[in-house]
Amino acid sequence: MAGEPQADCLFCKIAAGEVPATVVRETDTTIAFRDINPQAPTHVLVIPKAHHPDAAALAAEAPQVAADVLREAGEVAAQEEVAPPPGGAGGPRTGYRVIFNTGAGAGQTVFHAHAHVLGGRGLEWPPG
Ligand code: DGP
Repeated sequence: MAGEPQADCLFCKIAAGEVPATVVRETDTTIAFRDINPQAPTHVLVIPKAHHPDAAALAAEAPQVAADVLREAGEVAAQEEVAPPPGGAGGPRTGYRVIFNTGAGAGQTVFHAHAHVLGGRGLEWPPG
């Protein structure tokens, strides 16, 4: 059933505290922790505590929790001091990116929905 913990899911284990992680924020429905293989000075993953395989499934099955994940991504950026000032102005290191890799071809390796919050360096567009 949607949202049920999966025995073989790494991020379910992190959400349950069974696998250690460097947690930076936590709410009733979400947990945010540092990526083990950071791609930027700030690289934090925001996950729903409940299991949903990707962002689209999360939005379909638990839209309020999808909103919680997006809000927490913004809170992480503010806490990490990579959020731009109001209006979006700022230097090349002032701003961040929220990414949901979806599907193996797009680089998804953990099939439990997660937002990457990346910042603290210049971020190129288009991404690789
Ligand atoms: P993705 O490739 O989009 O599915 O992102 C999965 C991310 O999870 C990847 O950037 C590395 C990170 N990751 C994998 N295993 C662990 C772990 O055990 N702990 C932490 N903190 N991050 C992990």
